[in-house]
Amino acid sequence: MNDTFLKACRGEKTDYTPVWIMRQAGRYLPEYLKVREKVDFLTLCKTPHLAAEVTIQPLDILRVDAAILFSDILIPLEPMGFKLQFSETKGPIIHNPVSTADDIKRLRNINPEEDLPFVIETIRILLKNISVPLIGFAGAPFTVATYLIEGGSSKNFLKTKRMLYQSTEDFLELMELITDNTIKYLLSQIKAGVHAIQLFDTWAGILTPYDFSKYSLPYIKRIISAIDHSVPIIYFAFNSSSLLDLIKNLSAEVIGIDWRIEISNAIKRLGKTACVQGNLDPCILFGDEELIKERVLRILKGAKKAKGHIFNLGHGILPETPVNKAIFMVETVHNLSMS
Ligand code: 1CP
Repeated sequence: MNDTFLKACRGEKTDYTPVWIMRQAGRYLPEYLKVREKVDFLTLCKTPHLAAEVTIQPLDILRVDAAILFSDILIPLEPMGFKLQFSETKGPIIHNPVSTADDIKRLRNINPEEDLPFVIETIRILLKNISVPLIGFAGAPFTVATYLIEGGSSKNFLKTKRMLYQSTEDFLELMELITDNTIKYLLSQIKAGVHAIQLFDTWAGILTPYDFSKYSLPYIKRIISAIDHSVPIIYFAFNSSSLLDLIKNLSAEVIGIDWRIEISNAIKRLGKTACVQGNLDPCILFGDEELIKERVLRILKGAKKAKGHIFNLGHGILPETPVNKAIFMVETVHNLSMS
C-alpha cells in the first residue's frame, strides 16, 4: 500500500506531499454522473458495489494518495429515526426535524453493524481493491445537529441557535445523543478497517469562539478520546480561522483548514501539536495551469515548517470543476513537492 498519506498524518518524513480532494467522488466526474443516472444518491450510498465503484473512480482518474468512503455525514441519521431525502435542487431534507424535548426522547441509538451494514460492506470491498489508505468519516456533532434541527441546509441557523440559547439543556441532550452514536459509528468503521478518520465540522464557524468552546468542543474531544489514536484523526472545521487556538488543543493528528488563512499563519498558531491539511481555494481550479501551479507552490512553501502536510482543497471540489484541472493540480503537488 502507498502509505505516504498515513506517514504525513503521523508527522513522519515523506518523499512527496500526499494529496486528496474533499468530495473527490462526485458530480464533476462524468464517470460518477453515469452511475448517478441509474440510481439516486441515497441508493448509491446504500449499494456497496456502487459506493465502492465511485470511491475508486478518483483514485484512477486523479491519482490521489487516499480514498474517502463514499457516503454522507447524514447517512447514520435514518436509523436514529429521521426521514432523510436528498433533493436534486435543495440538497438534504429531513422531514421530521427536532424541535422539542419529546422529539429528542423519541430518537433511537444505532447499532452500526445492524443498521448500516452497507457501510461496513463497502469498506470491506474497498480494502480488497485499493492500494492507498481509506479514510472513514462522520460529521462533527454540532454540524449534524444543525441539519437535525433546521431540517436541511440553512442560511442563518436561527432554529439551531434558538434551541441552543433558549433550551440549552435540550440542545445538549441532543448533542450527547449524536456524540454517542457518532462514536459507535466511527468505531465500527475502524473495526471494519478504515485507516484514518475525518470529522467534518462544516458549520463550526457560525458559532462565537466562546460558544464553540462551551457547546461544541467538548463533544469533539469526547469523540477523539474514544477513538484513542487507534487511527489518525483529521478534524476539519470550515470557516474556522478564528477558532484555531481552541482547535489546537483537540489532540487530533491533523487539522484541516479552509482557504481563508495563510497556511504558514495557521501552522504558527497550531505549533507542532498537529499536522495540517489544506488549503487551496476550490475556485483556483477554474484558473489556468500557471495560476494553479503558482498557488500550489505557495501552499507547499508555506507548509514547509509544518509537523506534516497533506495537500487538499479548503472545502469540497465544486461540481463545475474541469476534471483536467483537478488532475493537473494533483500532478503539480506531487512534482513540486518531490523536487
Ligand atoms: O450526487 C449528488 O447529487 C449528491 C451530492 C452529494 C455528494 C456527492 C451529497 C449531498 N453528499 C455527497 C458525498 C459526500 N458528502 C461525501 C463523499 C466522500 C467524498 O468524496 O468526499 C462526504 C465526505 C460528504 C460530507 C458532507 N455531506 C458534508 C461535510 C463536508 C462538506 O462538504 O462541508 C456535509 C455538510 C454534507 C451534507 C450534504 N450532503 C449533500 C449535500 C449537497 C450536502 C451539503 C448541503 C449544505 O450545504 O448544507
